[in-house]
Amino acid sequence: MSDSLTKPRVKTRVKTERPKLHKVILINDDFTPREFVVTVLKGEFHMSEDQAYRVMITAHRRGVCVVAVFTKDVAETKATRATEAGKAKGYPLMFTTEPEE
Ligand code: TYC
Repeated sequence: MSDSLTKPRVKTRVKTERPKLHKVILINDDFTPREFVVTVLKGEFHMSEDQAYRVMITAHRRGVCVVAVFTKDVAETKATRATEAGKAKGYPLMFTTEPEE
């Protein structure tokens, strides 16, 4: 008897999970100059002047603003670098990360 008649044909489908994305969040403070926040957003997150201004002013008015989403490692690295940029100038500028639902 040939194999095709005796063997069950089972197709295995390989399922690739998408990596969970993490938000980078900008936190408002009372000390960091607006223009500096815009400069950091442009430099670290490759935003235009317009996009960076909108994100900065949203955090300024509402307390926080989601900057962008990345894989966990990239989000954490960018948040750290951006926070360090403020620290280097003596500003309390803060970026955090959290997993997307
Ligand atoms: N609130 C700051 C000021 O008035 C500007 C600012 C905006 C700081 C957003 C941080 O995430 C921030 N100079």
